[in-house]
Amino acid sequence: MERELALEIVRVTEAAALASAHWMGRGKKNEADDAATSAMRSMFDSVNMAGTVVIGEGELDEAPMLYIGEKLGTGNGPEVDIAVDPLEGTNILAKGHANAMAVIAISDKGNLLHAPDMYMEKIAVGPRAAGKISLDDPIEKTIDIIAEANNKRVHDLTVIVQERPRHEEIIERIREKGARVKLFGDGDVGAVIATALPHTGIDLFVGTGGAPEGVIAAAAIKALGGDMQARLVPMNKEEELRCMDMGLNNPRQLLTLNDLVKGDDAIFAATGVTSGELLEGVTFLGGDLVETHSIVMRSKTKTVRHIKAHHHLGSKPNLILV
Ligand code: VTB
Ligand code: MG
Ligand code: MG
Repeated sequence: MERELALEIVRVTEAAALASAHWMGRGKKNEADDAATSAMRSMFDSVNMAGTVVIGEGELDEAPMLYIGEKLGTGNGPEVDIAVDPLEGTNILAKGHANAMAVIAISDKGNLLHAPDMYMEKIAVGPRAAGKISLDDPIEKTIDIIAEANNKRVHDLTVIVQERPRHEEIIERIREKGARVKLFGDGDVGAVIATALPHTGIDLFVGTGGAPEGVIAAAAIKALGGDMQARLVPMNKEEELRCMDMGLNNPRQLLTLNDLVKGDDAIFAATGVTSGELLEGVTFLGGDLVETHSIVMRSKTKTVRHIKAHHHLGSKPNLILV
């Protein structure tokens, strides 16, 4: 991949964030998602690459924008696979809650797991506990391992878990063990990544969320030197067949970070729509001036860039806004 791509991709997540920000708190998650998707799709046209969507907004037969298999970019430049979630956290944005963001992961062709739209069990940690975790360990053992690796008492550890009935048992076990639990409503890409950023104070992510979001977050975890493991959770025969179609003989096999994102070169970019642990949201400063905050990282060089941008919407005729 060419390194220019990292900065080009931020322009794409910025466009999606700017377009969906107008929908904050309006209670209309589909409209917000559509706005982000259209803006992202149109901004991709100007990027020099020969990209193919491998994780997108739907299947070819339904042909939404950014469908799986869609070709993106000018066609000149590196051949890459692209995973997108134009608005990660549609519900969050509709309610005006924290942590909605526009996200993209890119790798050399063939290196992202083609995760279908189903559930995935995930565990993620930061660099200090990398190489020490296993999804198959009981949570109590994992907590002990991370306490030691991160040089914290169990009582000071923070485990982040999505607030869902399916997680009631694991939440209870974490509390019994004595660690602290931080529950979040939606948006597990940001929650996974938070484990690899020391200033968040979050030591461990556990739980079941979207498989596409799992692969996108894995690209960031790789760049940040953290660790992640996962397992797809097919709910019926059809979902099992889809796992097998993507080359997994055993749909429930343990997936390591390298199975999720192969190789040593992946780019992750995100722009905040509403403020959260990872990013500040889109801020309307008055007139046509709007501020965005993005993060972009590349696993090959491990460089992490925080980009604050001031956009004059009046000078951006190509940006699709509502
Ligand atoms: C998960 C999570 C996402 O939606 O897919 C979740 O990965 C859906 O879970 O980050 P439920 O079916 O329990 O709502 C998000 O939180 C937002 O897209
Ligand atoms: Mg989406
Ligand atoms: Mg999502």
